[in-house]
Amino acid sequence: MQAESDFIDYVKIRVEAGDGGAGVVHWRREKHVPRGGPDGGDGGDGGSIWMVGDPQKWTLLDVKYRRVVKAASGSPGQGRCKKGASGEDVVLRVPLGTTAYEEESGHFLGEVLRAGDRVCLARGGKGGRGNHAFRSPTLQAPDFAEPGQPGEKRIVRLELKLLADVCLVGPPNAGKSTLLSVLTRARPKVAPYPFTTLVPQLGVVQEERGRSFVIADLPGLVEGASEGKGLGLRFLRHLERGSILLFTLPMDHPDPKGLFHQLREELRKYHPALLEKPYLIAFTKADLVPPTDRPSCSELPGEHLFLSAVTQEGLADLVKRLRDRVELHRGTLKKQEVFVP
Ligand SMILES: Nc1nc2c(ncn2[C@@H]2O[C@H](COP(=O)(O)OP(=O)(O)OP(=O)(O)O)[C@@H](O)[C@H]2O)c(=O)[nH]1
Ligand SMILES: [Mg+2]
Repeated sequence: MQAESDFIDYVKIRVEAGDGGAGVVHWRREKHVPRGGPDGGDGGDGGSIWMVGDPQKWTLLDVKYRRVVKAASGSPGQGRCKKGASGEDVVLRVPLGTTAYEEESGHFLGEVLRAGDRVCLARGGKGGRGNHAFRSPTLQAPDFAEPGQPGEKRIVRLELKLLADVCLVGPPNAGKSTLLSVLTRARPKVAPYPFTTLVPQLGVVQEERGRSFVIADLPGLVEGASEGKGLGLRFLRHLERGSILLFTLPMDHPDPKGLFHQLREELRKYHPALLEKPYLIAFTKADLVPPTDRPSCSELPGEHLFLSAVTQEGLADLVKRLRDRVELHRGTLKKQEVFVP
């Protein structure tokens, strides 16, 4: 289980790439060579700062405590045309779904969606050329060299939107975390009171032949979440990157169907595009009402099923339907990728 304070999805840090080393003015001095030519080497390049997608990470916590991230500058060039050493790059490992912006201009720097994706947060300065580089037939003894260029220095904002295949959307106490714990190896806290889950939790539904998918258990949504009530607003944005929404409507609620419309309304107010996402409707805690008392759902816009973590009802069916939708979604994504000019 993850500690609540460890989930960090927004950080601002200062990044300072290394400056380029100066090129040098130097003259070849050797025995028996009375008039050695210019042999001043180029300066080394300054180190850059990168963020790289790491599937093992789920939070920006490590980055948060590094207020300033600096890369080393390049060394000056040397005689005998020796290039100065380059400053080493600094790599920040971040979770998949992290987007970087330049704070001052709001300029989008890039995002990492796949393992190994790299985005440059600050580019190191190029090393200056030494006087050797300026030789020409008309200028045989250049007595000047270039300074190194400064490295980029800026404040960047990193924002994480979790990349999950399925996001659980439901009110507090709906059995969302319980569902995550019976479908995956994640062990989120479960308790009979609202707002047990304070930060998103991820779990992987393991399937044979690499057909696994990720479920995100988000804190419960209350009416008014889109205006900041409860914990909803801060976490609603994680739905933006989710592929499929699973509405969880507890059967011990007086009006589970009404709840579905209320949840959709909160999503619409936050971002109408969320309503376009494929979804499934799950009535949770189905063991609490006899099958005869189940609501008729013919008018509900969407497929639904009844679930119980106690009797296991519907769980296998749920996994199958989710997996089919996830694969369909991944398939359409791939096709789109192919057709992008
Ligand atoms: N009878 C019954 N109780 C359930 C079932 N699933 C969950 N519960 C109970 O419902 C309560 C709330 O479960 P949680 O999984 O913590 O609910 P949640 O939706 O994660 O709640 P928040 O994190 O507060 O939003 C707990 O007491 C669970 O034991 C179920 O299928 N049947
Ligand atoms: Mg919970």
